[in-house]
Amino acid sequence: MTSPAQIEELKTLVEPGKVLLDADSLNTYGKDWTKQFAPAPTAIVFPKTIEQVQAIVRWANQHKVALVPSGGRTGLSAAAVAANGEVVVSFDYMNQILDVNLTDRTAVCQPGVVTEHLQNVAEEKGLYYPVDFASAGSSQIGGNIGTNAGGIKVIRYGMTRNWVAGMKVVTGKGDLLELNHDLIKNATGYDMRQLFIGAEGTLGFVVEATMRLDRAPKNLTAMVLGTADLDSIMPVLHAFHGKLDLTAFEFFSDKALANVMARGDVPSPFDTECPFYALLEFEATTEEVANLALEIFENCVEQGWVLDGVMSQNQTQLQNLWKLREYISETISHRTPYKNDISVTVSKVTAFLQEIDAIVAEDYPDFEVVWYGHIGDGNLHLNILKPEDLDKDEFFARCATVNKRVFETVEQYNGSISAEHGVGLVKRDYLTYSRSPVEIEYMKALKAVFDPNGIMNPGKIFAV
Ligand code: 2HG
Ligand code: ZN
Repeated sequence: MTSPAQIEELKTLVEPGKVLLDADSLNTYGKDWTKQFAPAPTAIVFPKTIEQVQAIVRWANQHKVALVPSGGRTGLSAAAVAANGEVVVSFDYMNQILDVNLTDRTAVCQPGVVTEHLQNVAEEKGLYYPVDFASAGSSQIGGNIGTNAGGIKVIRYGMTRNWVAGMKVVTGKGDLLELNHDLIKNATGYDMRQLFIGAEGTLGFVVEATMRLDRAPKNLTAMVLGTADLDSIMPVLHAFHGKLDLTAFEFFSDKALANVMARGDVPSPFDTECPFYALLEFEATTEEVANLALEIFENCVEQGWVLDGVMSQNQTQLQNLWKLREYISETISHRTPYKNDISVTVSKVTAFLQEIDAIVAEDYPDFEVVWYGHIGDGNLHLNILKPEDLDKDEFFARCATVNKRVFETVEQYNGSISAEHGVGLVKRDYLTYSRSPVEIEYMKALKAVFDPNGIMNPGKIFAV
């Protein structure tokens, strides 16, 4: 436990008032969007410079204090939860875009830059930051890098990893590393940048990142299609993917849609009730492209895969169709969902879905099951909603027993137990379903190199 004298010393390392100890702040900054763990940090510290981050890490090494990095706290794996008396390092005051280079198409960001801010600045410059998800309004670039955030445009643009041109990190030893210097080509041995991406702050903290920007997409157009059943979704993807350059291909179930409709502020896509829906997006650069999309749609109807559909004709309609998908997570959050974020290669999705769906139907006959996700990337979000009258701990315990069957299936398919939400505390006990014991030993050895005293977000990804 951190002593009062150590906290006084910590206060001298940052600006006055930038260490918070009050109960409200401890509760707010000690948690993310997960609900399984009670926050219990000792203090929250807000550095403003890289030097201050280095000083905090050195202080933590000296006193063997565990640090937890904190961004927008929108994570779903408890990677930013401080449940064991840790000191939380919040990047809220390192939130500036320091430079935009139009020739390199890059933006130099402090870790606390909010994703949407980067998207807006890119747009103002006629460019585009394509990593996007429902929490873009609060999530921060540092956290996105720490979890290698994915989202709704991965099918075309890939994950956060693809957009990090260069990075400055403070390692667990307090050293500052400048990785890749924003180069496109750099064949000088290990690309350590990649190690820190997705490492959930267990090796070091991102203190600056140069993010790549892309050309702005033209006339984005979305279609929402109601499918006859779960099995029809992948044939629809194949029908469109071969002919159109898709920027998104998402899916959701009728139960997911019902939760969004219950808000009362999003228009229903069409009257036909369907068990599943696909949302796809493409750049309708010419009228021919839009006509081609309609042709493929008609063909999908003839095949019996699609029962009804709608295509956006303007920006408002595009945004309203996206709300059907983007509001799902938020609208079910008050139902205390048990979340699964699993993936397989796209070619295996149909068989995998059938197996998982059968397990879920057998093991959760009395629970409401909500399917949605980025099916075009092979990434499914399976949410089990807690019945109102069931105790929270009992509910999570029951879900954990079914998890074993779900994860055994993931393992058989060489899939991932966490496609885009990270491991954190929530999935760490299941890591062996996706990573071999030998691989995990190498991961632990790497951690010891960068963080010999085990002070950087300990207990996340694997137990200490
Ligand atoms: C999404 O795709 C997010 O909406 C959240 O990754 C998924 O709530 C979830 O399970
Ligand atoms: Zn997602």
